[in-house]
Amino acid sequence: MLNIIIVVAVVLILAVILTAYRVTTLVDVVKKDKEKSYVPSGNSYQGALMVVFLVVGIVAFFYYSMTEYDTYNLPIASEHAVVTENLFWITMAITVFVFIVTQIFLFGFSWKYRYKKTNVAHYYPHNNKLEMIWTIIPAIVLAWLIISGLKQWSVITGPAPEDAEVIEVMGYQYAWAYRYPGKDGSLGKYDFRKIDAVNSMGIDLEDQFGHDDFMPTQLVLPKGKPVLLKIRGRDVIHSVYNPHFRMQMNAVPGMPTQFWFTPSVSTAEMREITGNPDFNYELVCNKICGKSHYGMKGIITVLEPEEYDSWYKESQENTFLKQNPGYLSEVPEDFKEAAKIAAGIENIGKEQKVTAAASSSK
Ligand SMILES: [Cu+2]
Repeated sequence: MLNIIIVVAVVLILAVILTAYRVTTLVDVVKKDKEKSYVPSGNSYQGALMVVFLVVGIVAFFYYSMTEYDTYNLPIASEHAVVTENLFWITMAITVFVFIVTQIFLFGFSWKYRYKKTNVAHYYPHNNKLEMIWTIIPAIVLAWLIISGLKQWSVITGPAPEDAEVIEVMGYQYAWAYRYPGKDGSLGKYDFRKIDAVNSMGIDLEDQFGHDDFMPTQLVLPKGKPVLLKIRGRDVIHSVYNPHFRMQMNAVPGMPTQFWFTPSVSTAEMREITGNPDFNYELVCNKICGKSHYGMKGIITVLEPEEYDSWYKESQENTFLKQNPGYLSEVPEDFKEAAKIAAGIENIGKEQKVTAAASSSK
């Protein structure tokens, strides 16, 4: 309700200003000698304002860009980011140059060619040379920019190196879930129909590769090793975003996407670079996906390769199946023993057996 009142108030104020302006203009017209051609009184004044706007705008643009440089240009923490960063600044340099030049013409000409009685319009309908120049040059520059961008884009989204760590990331309202392949090095299949309160990623336990998959609460990555993120969305479109890695990829329900990159700076190193002992890489959602979108923050930890290996070794013991033995009921009878071994529950205790039996009979 308050919003409607504010909108109505703004509209009414604008209407009052417009009416006052029209009244003064009409009074102006009536006062003038009819023989003289009519020149609005604010003509030169408004022309000068155009120039003020140009100068203030350009100064503010550069001032803000420089003072906030560290805010929007975070330190790079992945290998491909060096290339994309380079492309970004080349594109920025070209577009800013063209932008400034065109704005100078736009506002400068508004001042220069403001109405004057002595000014006479010059009839200049066409110039083939000019048309060629401002068609061909931008075409070449833009094609070059786009082709260099596409080349890098096809690397990032193309097949990952063979030795890449494959990790699944799933966005849902309003958090992230991660799945690692476990001891066998392969992620098991998933099926959205298997999703429930516990099996949040819908691991299909009929597939043997899924029996040793584990789902940590954080995304942990090795430094200096390619990482392939297999990305999906569970409900609406989310977006896997991290500015330090210059990484962004939509997480779309029903349409898996992927992104591979090589982290080049560990969390510990970045803490030193930023001088912030509490620094953590964040995995944030970059699509307005609902009312708690702002809360979709995950922590990404980049470890040295040896640290990563020992983390992996430790974490792979906590397989999904071991933590939720009730789901053994979904494993086909023939694979059950193998599944228990893969999931690390071959020594399943009596108590757990009871839980498993209880949930399988539900
Ligand atoms: Cu989201």
